[in-house]
Amino acid sequence: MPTTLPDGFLWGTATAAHQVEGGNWNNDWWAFEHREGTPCAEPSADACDQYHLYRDDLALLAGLGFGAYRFSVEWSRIEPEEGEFSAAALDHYRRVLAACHEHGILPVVTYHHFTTPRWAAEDGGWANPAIVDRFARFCARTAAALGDLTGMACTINEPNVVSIMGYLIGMFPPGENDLGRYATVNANLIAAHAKAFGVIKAGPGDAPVGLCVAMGDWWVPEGSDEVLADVRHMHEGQFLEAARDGDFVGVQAYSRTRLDGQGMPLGPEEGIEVLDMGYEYWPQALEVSIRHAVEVSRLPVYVTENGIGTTDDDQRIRYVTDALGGLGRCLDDGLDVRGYFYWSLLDNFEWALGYMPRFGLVAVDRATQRRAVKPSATWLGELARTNRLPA
Ligand code: GCO
Repeated sequence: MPTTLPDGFLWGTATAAHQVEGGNWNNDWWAFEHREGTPCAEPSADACDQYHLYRDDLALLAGLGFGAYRFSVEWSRIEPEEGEFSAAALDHYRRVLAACHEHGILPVVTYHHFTTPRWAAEDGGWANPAIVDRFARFCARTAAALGDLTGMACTINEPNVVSIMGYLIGMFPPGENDLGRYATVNANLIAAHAKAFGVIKAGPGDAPVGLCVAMGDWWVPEGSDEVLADVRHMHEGQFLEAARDGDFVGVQAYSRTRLDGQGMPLGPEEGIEVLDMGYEYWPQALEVSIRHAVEVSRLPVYVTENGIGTTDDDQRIRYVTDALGGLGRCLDDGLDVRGYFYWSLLDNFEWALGYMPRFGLVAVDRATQRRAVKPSATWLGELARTNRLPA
């Protein structure tokens, strides 16, 4: 397994606006968090106040040894009402990108990371085909303002999670369980990615643009390969195929899903540790996902999210060591893997689970917003600085 990685291999961390910025009230998630009977453990509130503290966080990231930062821009700040664009919000994100460059950090901009402006969500959200042009218009205006400073762009973060969690499982807005609308939403998300890709590429700058897909390892009983193929295509494959028109595919992998012979979820295997997220400790998921993404998309891969929600920082180091071992085996086999972004820089708002899961390399005191670097941050930053895999 290579101990040093290809020149230009990107080492970074990832966050998302709603999970770290704070005060993000004009989107469907804020409304969902405060809805009567919400499944959310707690509201996002001030999050990590990164809307104001981003310079300190970027200095921290660069000081640790990382060379890239993946973050999202908040559609509801940039377009608070339909067709009304905020120059002040675009200027804010331009300052964030400029601060990245000041610190030698490549900015990786996600255009949609789970949140949708209230005005669009209240008019059918992702179930309304109008969202495709609405999202493309937002992407065009944002790319015009930020494209020349953008290092890489991700159109949509985990469209497969937006649809399954929002329209089948109901733990994400709009909290529905409707198979018909689920299929419509998937079609609209795929169309939106294609249109967004075109408008972002047409804008200033020459950043590579891709789709970020939630993936993982799978298990089914003997003789259920057909069931697995169907479920895997619905949840991963159709999005990996949609990603083919991009410059790369973002692989985002954490754990494993076990299904019975009818394709229904089985939950964690007896004897396998279960994490705060409710899924298995399963670092093998990364290698399986990279290989599947290359096989279906036939694109270069960036691991745009991999990490573990745990209060045991030694376990975080063990998990990442094993996950990176799988990435190394993919490189050994000649797969084109170009970067690794750890999720996440900061302990942050983990959607419906609130602040309980601790994915961060850096802890955040919720009362004071003070950051505290964990040993895993120093350990991973050193690998980034020396561009090598752990022994
Ligand atoms: C996701 C999202 C992130 C999560 C992370 C940990 O993959 O669900 O991109 O926002 O916080 O994955 O669950």
